[in-house]
Amino acid sequence: MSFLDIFLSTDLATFRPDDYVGFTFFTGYMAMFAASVFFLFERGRVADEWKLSLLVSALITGIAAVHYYYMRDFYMGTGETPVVLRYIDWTLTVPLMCVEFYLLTKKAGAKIGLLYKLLVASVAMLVLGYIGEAFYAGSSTSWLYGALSGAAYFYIVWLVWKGEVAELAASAGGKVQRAVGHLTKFVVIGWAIYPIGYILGTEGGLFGMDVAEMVGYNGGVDIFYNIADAINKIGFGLVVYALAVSKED
Ligand SMILES: *C/C=C(C)/C=C/C=C(C)/C=C/C1=C(C)CCCC1(C)C
Repeated sequence: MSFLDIFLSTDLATFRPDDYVGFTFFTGYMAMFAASVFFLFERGRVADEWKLSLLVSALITGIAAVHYYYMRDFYMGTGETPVVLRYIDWTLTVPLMCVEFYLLTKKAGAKIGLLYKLLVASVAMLVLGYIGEAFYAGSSTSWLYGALSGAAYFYIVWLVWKGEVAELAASAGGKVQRAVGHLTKFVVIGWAIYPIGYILGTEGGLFGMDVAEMVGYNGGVDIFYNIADAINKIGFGLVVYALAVSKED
C-alpha cells in the first residue's frame, strides 16, 4: 500500500462542498488537536495547584482529537455515523470532565464519594444512550433508552447546579465558585445539545423535524454531536485555564 492509497482511503477525493457533516468532522478534529497543544504548553506556565486540572483539560481534548481522526475517516469512507467510536470517546472524556469538577471543589473539601456519584451517573447516561443509538436507532425503543439516559443526565445537572458541587463551590467562593458556575452552564446548556441531537438527528426525527433529511444523510446526529463536542470540551478547558491564570482571589 503506497502513501497515496492510505491518504485516499479517507475518500478525500469525494469530499463535496455541501458535506456539512464532513466539514464539522475536519474542523472538530483540528480544533481539538490545537486546544490540546495549547493546554499542554500553558500547563507549564500556571501555578502548581492548577497543573493537574490543566493536564486533564489537555487529556479531554487530546483523547477527542484521536477519536475525531478515526471518526472522520470512518465517516468519509462509509458515509455512516461512527456510533461505536463516538461512544468510546465519550466514555473516556465525560468521566474526565467529572474529574475537573472534583479537582476544583476538592479545595473546598469535596470527598471522593462525590467523584464516584458523578462517574456512575455519567457512565449510566452513556451506556443507556449507546444501547438506544447502537441497537434501537429508528425504533420506538430508542425513546425508552433516551429517557433513561436523560434521567442520569438530569441527576448530573442537579448535582452541579443545586446539589453537592454547587454547595462546595459556594463555600470555596471567589474565582473557584465563578469557574464552577461557568462549567455548570456548559453542563446545563452545552450538554443539552446531545439529547436534542439524539432526538432530531435520528431517522424519523421529532415533530416532523428530520435533520437527517435536511442534511441529506442518515447521520444528521453528527452535526449536533460535533458542534457540541467542540463547544463543551474546549470550553471546559478554557474555563479551567482562565481560572488558573486569574490574578483574583
Ligand atoms: C465530550 C463529550 C460530552 C460532554 C458528551 C456528553 C454527552 C451527553 C450529555 C449525552 C446525553 C444523552 C442523553 C441525555 C439522552 C440521549 C442519549 C445521549 C447519550 C445523547
